Amino acid sequence: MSRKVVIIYPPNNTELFSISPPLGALYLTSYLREKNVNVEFFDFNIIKYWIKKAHQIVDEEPQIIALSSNVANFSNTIYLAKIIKELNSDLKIVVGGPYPSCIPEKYLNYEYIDFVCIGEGESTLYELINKGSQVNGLMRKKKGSIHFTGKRELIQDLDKIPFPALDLVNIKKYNYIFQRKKPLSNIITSRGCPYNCTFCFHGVHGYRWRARSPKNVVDEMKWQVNELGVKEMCVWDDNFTFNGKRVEKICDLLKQEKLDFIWQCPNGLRVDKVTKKVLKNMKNAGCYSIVLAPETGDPYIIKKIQKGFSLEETEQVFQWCKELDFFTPIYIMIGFPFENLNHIQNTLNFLKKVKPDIISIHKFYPFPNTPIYEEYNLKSYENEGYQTAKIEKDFQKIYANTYLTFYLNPKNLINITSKMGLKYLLNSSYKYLSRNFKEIIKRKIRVSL
Ligand code: B12
Ligand code: SF4
Repeated sequence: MSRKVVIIYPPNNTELFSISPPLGALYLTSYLREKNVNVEFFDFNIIKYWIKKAHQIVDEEPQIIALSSNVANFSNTIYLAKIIKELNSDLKIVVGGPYPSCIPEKYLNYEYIDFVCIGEGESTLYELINKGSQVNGLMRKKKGSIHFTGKRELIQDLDKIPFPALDLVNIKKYNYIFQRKKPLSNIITSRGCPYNCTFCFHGVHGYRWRARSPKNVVDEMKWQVNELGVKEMCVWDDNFTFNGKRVEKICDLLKQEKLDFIWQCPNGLRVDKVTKKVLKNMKNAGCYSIVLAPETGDPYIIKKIQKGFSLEETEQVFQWCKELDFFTPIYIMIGFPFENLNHIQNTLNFLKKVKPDIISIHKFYPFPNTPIYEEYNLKSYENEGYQTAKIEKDFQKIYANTYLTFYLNPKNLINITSKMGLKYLLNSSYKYLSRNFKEIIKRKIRVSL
């Protein structure tokens, strides 16, 4: 048998709200497995003694170790690579994922990393194993400088790749912050997004929307439910409803199959890409929650970030979601370089108007190779951690105060409990409040109910 290829998802640097199955790494695993490569996968987020496991892996002298990375596990990725190389400097390490694709030099500056995969990794990893490091889609070191081997084409027909290797992980160990049933799993039914929101990085799945056929999607759902025992699924597409007809077909097939599971769309649906009819179909096919992500409630900011839809359209979709009894969280970002306190106040007023079931506010963090990063020259953020991204003091106060106000409002608490259950409420409120606890003490934030 050929030497093993080991794919690892290094652990997050800090504790996060959710630990869910890493589909990117699991796609790589199933792709190699289908091609008879001797491959193993480990998610170090769910392995307690992961350093010990790393030692065992190195002892077996695999052909290559592939690390799946993003901004949240960057330093642990580097730390793991260091451990591996110190144990056996002959082992080759390739890193891939959204953050390496975004800023490959940051990884390659470390002597422990041999190659960085740019973009989708299925064919690149397979070819790297079989043909060596001159294949397209890689950044590598050559004579002291960094060299790109050439562009890797996006996968044309997503139905041709196997389902992600979820059968190799213990699905019961995963969770998501908004969750009604256990075990919960993930699915991606399309890749890419043709819109131009200025903060969004397109360097992995590109601007062209590519979709799996409704049958292929429902076949995977059937497999996850019947074979893996999944009771709830998160549909993580960037643009699930881009083609309304396809969504309707998926829903029709789901109704025919009568599968015993519920699902949600936590990555945000574009409000200009849903109609009441599509939403109704999704509800009837077991979808109970959709997130809407205007990112702001200010008319100037929504234009400036080129969201491509209006606040009025957003209000309309919130209204439909209420009528159809969806659980509807909202995603907001604050701290754009052109945002001031008036804009944020408008966002807070907007939140009061649309009354989402949950508010989730993210501090703006610019990724290299995005339009906003280039236009505003935001290089200085690179020295900041993702979670500790700098934000004006007043913004920080508003950020913490908004959470407190929302999560201590009895009306909101009753609404959340009735829709998601008491267990969810206790879990999520604890996580939100504890994350902001320091701010509350430090700045004596007033809670206005
Ligand atoms: C699902 C998801 C989550 C879920 C689950 C995460 C997980 N464990 O997978 C949850 C809710 C937990 C989550 C949390 C966060 N997420 Co998230 N998430 C996503 C989302 C929507 C889908 C991920 C996915 O499954 N993609 C589909 C697969 C097929 O693509 P992929 O993962 O990129 O993998 C492909 C390539 O990257 C490459 N590849 C990947 N690994 C490797 C390794 C090797 C060796 C090779 C060769 C290739 C390779 O090949 C894969 C197959 O083609 C993406 C957006 C997106 N469209 O990808 C954001 C995204 C990954 N998340 C992001 C962020 C910022 C976060 C958080 C930090 C947010 C926060 N504030 O806490 C946390 C971090 C948690 C974590 N450690 O992952 C960013 C990452 C940005 C970056 N540049 O790193 C993304 C890209 C969203 C965005 N556009 O900003 N997230
Ligand atoms: S709609 Fe979403 S995925 Fe598409 S460009 Fe905007 S933020 Fe990115």
